[in-house]
Amino acid sequence: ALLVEQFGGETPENATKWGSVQPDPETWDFSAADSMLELAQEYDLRMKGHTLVWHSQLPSWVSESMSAEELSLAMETHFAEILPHFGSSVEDWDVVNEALEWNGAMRESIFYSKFGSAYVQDAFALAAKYAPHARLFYNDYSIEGINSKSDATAKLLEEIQKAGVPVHGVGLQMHLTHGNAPSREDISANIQRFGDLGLLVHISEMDVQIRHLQGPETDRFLAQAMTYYDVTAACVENSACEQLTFWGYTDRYSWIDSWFGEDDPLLYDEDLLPKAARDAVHQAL
Ligand code: 9MR
Repeated sequence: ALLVEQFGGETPENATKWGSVQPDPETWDFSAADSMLELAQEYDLRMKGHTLVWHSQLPSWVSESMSAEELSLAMETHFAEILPHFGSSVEDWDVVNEALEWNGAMRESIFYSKFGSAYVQDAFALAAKYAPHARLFYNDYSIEGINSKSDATAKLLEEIQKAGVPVHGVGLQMHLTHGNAPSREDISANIQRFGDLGLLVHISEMDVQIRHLQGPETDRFLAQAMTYYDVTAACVENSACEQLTFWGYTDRYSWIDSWFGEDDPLLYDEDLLPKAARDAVHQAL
């Protein structure tokens, strides 16, 4: 009820990943993804597909033992099934996720090792072939402010544009830690430079870790709220920034707890009550 009342869209956290939908070459499982789509359709939410090409959460049969030809065929078969499955019901897709290292070099991955850096552009071309209606995104973390990695992202996306291959936007994941986040000005300037390239910007997976903060919960939640405010404001003040998505909405369920330790990174507490962060987002909007 909270999701459909408070939000305008949803990104399935894991349900549209390669490993989830195609556990075996011949086995397709869209059950979890389809139930998210049903919810989206019933309540008029936008759904974003996430993510077609990523080094993580691949099915085990997609492995280094494949030849480049086999991997290329596997990619095309995957795209040719998943994109038409959702058709025009899903208008936005994360096509390539996390292809870069923090210093801007290409990340070592099965795709890079078989195809070199050309795979990024090829993935966008393939997505356009099987989802000609869709808006196609590149998505990554630590590209929220201006730094070597976001510079490399801008360069990569410009090269794809120059080759005449469709790329419509960039997702800044925005997995932040309070006290260690880029400033509102920095995020704003970064959004602007992607906007200047004609790209849409989505804040695509926001959460803010606070477990390292000392003091009473009210103070910790207020500090967290300031970070949520700054990011939302940076999005609002740039016309290129179209969408703000959080990686979950209740502290009851967050990937942070299992990856880093017990935390309260989201907008609603474990009892689904709004936190200061939720009010800060509303205020900035
Ligand atoms: O939230 C997702 C978590 O449940 C999975 O275990 C994890 C596997 O790597 O992926 C998480 O989502 C990631 C997203 O797909 C891409 N950006 C980083 C997210 C957090 O790791």
